Amino acid sequence: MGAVQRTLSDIALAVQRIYGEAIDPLEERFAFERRPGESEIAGAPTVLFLGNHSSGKSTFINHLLAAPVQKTGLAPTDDTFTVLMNGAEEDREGQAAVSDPTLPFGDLKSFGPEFLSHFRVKLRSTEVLREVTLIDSPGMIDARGEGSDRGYDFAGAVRWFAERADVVFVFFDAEKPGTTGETLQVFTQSLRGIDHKLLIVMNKMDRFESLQDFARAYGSLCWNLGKIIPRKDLPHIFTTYLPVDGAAPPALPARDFEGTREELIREVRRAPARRIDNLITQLEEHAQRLYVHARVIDEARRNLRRFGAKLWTLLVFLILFAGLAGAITITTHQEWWIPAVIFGGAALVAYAGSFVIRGLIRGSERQIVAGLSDIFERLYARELLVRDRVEDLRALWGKVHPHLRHALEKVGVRAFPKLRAEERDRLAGAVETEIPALRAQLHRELKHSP
Ligand SMILES: Nc1nc2c(ncn2[C@@H]2O[C@H](COP(=O)(O)OP(=O)(O)OP(=O)(O)O)[C@@H](O)[C@H]2O)c(=O)[nH]1
Ligand SMILES: [Mg+2]
Repeated sequence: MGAVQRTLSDIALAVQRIYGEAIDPLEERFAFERRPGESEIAGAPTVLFLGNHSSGKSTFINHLLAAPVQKTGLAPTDDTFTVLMNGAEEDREGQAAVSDPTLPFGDLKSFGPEFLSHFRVKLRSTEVLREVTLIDSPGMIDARGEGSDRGYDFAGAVRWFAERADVVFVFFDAEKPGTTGETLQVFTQSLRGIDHKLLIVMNKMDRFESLQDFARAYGSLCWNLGKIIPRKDLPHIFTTYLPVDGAAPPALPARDFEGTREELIREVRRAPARRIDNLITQLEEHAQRLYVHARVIDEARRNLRRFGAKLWTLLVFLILFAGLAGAITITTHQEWWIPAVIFGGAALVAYAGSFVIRGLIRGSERQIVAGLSDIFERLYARELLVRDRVEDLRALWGKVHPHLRHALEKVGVRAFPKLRAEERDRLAGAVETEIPALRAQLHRELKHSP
């Protein structure tokens, strides 16, 4: 293992440790969303290849592996999701691949038998695969409506892979830069929120006869992407071509396109570093959300307890006062019915009062749950004054609030435990010190790596 790999695996271990020490003890007690599992964290860095049919995904993979592992061709010959990973040469088809407990694909069973007949794992012992796992995918069909004929949830399956991948290539065929049907569905449903992993590739640049053809195709790809990518700025488009046996030599100057090909290969090799970066980001976001979640719950619980304590104390004083008054009437030999009325009244107040108080507490609980944002504003009043953090904090609250509210409505404020000081300090330490230190370590290492 090289020095970089060692640092990366040290950081991955530190991420596991922080989950174990600072997050796991709180997660269940505070009904928080599940954190990524051990297998997800320890899994190999992954590169996913998406793209139109015949855009060159499989050709690029073969080029990377320097071996004809994937079928290529102009006719739609391969409509499977193929995972290429390191191991003694062997192919596993759908059901066998998802049932193997040593492979991290058990969850894919939920996509059904039709999907499984379009899923396979190829184990190969290749240098590249020792560092990254590659996933080839069925070409997206570029006609509206056709996507629904696959017989399984294609966009859902793409999302499953894309969420776990560290780099996602989206290939377009320079000759057919259209983006309707499945491409639209995949961009809007499967890739939403993960644009930081996307690399858009316009392949087959060698096919252009003239600069004009190229300009026209590039323009139309931009136009089409602009319609389906919900952002203001257009992502970078990598323009390249792949060496193919028997293809005519490129008419346009090829040097830049070849340079871009090398760049794309470097992006594949950088997947392990990206994975660690993604792991740290995921941990950071999870820890920040949990911190806000637990603090707001703790404060809500404290407010409710304070309210309840006040009412119960009032009732106890009332009863004590009545008891005292009753005792005085007895010791001063008042008529028999006077202490009887006082004691009877006190018993009645105690009985009815406990009902009233319970009702008031329930009402206050509802109010607290409806006003969680006020609690957040109070708890974070100081941080919300620091201008550059306001937007981040509000976005964080926007993510935490719906789930938190749901949890409190479901099980009630009183069902939650106290957030102990040492638990809070450990989580704060992770968010404020440990996680930023991990990120700094990663950046230091990457700066020094070749
Ligand atoms: N001239 C030229 N041909 C290419 C290039 N890339 C791929 N091809 C050819 O295009 C055809 C389709 O390539 P594939 O790699 O099979 O495309 P794919 O994206 O895997 O297609 P599906 O698996 O059907 O989705 C093959 O015949 C390749 O030889 C390229 O850059 N230039
Ligand atoms: Mg293919």
